[in-house]
Amino acid sequence: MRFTQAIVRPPSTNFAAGIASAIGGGGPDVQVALTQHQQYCDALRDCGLQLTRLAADHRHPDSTFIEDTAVLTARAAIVTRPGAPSRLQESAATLESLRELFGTICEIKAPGTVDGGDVCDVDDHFVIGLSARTNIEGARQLTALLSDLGHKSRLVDIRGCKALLHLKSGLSYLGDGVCVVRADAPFLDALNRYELITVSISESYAANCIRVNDRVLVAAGYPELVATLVERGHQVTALPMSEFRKMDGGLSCLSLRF
Ligand code: CIR
Repeated sequence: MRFTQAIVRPPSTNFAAGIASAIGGGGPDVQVALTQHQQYCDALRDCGLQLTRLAADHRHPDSTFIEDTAVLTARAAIVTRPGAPSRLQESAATLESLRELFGTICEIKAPGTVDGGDVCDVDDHFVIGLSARTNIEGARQLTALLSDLGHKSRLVDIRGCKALLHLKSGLSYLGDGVCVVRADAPFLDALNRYELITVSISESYAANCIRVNDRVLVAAGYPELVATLVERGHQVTALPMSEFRKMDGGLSCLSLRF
């Protein structure tokens, strides 16, 4: 699929007040995060995307991780209900911006919760991760909405895997039948139709990468994965992500691409 647009939201001044599983060595530096976010936006533009930039929102310090607030398909936008209580209201701004961009908009309803980071679009179907954020009811609603829109989906359960906040913390789809996966991901069996690029445990953060048209964007600092991608003929852009990583965020969660 070729992307033409993306929605992004810069980190707020209180970005460090967001949810973080472990902050060793201090919280994120907001100025550095803003610079990294700008570099990320520049990379998306270099891939040919036009950006819609929402205003930073200090009421929701995790709102820069905008991917969690919607699932976009070729036919519709599905606005989610994020699973962390402090993030529930983030979807409102996404909904407003999507109204201008998508003809069909559906919404996950209470008591369902879905984080977009738990949903991976693999060409002809969607893989949905049941996680600490995406509950069974949310996954059920999402499956039904996707089915109404003509998409197949399948569930994988990552609730037992503490290393994965979201499904896409350990899985990316590069197109052409190729997935990038963490070596210890608990859902490798579900991907047996695909060619897998396995990311070693020492580089596991890089398993969250994104194919955007002719390039693959990866977090900077993971030479093994970059070498593998380059060997396979990909043009790779490595982006500094240190400040977002401190808040458990990866590359994919900083944008909604369509
Ligand atoms: C959170 O815990 O919700 C944020 N601090 C990080 C969310 C990252 N989103 C993602 O991986 N899809």
